[in-house]
Amino acid sequence: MAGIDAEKIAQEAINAIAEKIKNLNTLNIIVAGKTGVGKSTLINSVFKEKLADTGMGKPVTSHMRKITKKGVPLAIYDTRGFELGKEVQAEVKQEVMDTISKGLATQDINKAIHCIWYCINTASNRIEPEEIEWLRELSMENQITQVPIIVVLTQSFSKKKAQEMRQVLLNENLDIIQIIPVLAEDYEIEDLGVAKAYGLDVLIKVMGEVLPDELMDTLQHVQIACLEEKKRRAQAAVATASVAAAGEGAAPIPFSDCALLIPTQLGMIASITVIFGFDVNKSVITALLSSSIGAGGATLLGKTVVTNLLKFIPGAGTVVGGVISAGTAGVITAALGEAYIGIMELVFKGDMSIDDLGSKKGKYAMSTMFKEQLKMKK
Ligand SMILES: Nc1nc2c(ncn2[C@@H]2O[C@H](COP(=O)(O)OP(=O)(O)OP(=O)(O)O)[C@@H](O)[C@H]2O)c(=O)[nH]1
Ligand SMILES: [Mg+2]
Repeated sequence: MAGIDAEKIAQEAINAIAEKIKNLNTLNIIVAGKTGVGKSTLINSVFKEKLADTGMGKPVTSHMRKITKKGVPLAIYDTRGFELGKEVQAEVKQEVMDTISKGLATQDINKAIHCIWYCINTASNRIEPEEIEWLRELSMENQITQVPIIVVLTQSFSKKKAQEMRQVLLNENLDIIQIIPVLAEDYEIEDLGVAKAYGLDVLIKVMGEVLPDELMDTLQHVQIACLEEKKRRAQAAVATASVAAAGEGAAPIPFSDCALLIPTQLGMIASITVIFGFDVNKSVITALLSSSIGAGGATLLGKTVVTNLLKFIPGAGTVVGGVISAGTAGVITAALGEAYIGIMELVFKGDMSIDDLGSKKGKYAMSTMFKEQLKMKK
């Protein structure tokens, strides 16, 4: 009877994760706005790896630096000098347009500019007419290139002021996608307490609507501001895998060939890991697999796995003729995926560390969630 080697599967999962990350397209965003409005704070709060702290970035034009970090499929073009007056602002606009055109000319999605965030500080109390003019001219020059422009109202600890500012901008009828008030970091107002950070999830949702499909996995991989969107994307991967598994199981798969199903679940685990963007290593995957599919030792037998699993699916009963049905294959896959998403959620919220996952605590959580999911699915 064919055995299933948990270590080997874990290694294959790790390889699949690395391969998927390597294949992610690079997301390129221009972040513009005056000095001190909160561009760096915004970038660090929205994306993983404290990207804006990565040194000075590489100058790409007179007023633009490109910030990247090895292994992160994201490039931020940070503009400088808005506060220096109209002349510099015109230069910045030209550089923005040139950068957009240059990217488009390559016909490479990894080089194109996908979005512009223009940041205005709500706390500054006013929008300069030059800024509105700048946005108007940019959006006009951008009519053919159609790069989505999003205005981010930063440091919006006063929601009232942010709404007023938003209305002023709306009245200008600019050709922009959205105006989004945010507070990137909690803000302590003297003697009044702390205003909680908010709005970054809205920014991620809007990005999810404007970016092309080829960048959806990248967006979720690099963002750390919206759990809901990560989960939604991960759940779609689970749904796809479950349908595929059910298809594979449709011609009932004998226990011994349970291994046939494995690539589907591996691909799913890899997809979820990439969407959450955590650095998961082999020992973690081995631990999670053993705690869910019930590996006692290093080698699992297909029959043991399925028998173990079926115990948890009410009504699945005993297996006739040594086959696993289409429905069962789908159910097991969905439960595995949902449980893994549950684990990733715990890590995202800081309730568990990546290191915990390989420990008793992590294994227990995975095994509990998996069993719960199996019970729920039937
Ligand atoms: N509490 C809090 N402080 C913020 C927020 N955004 C910006 N700040 C503060 O405002 C100051 C300027 O923010 P930066 O993010 O450095 O602004 P910047 O636009 O990158 O500035 P330059 O790099 O000079 O162009 C810093 O002291 C930040 O801590 C926020 O959302 N919450
Ligand atoms: Mg900065």
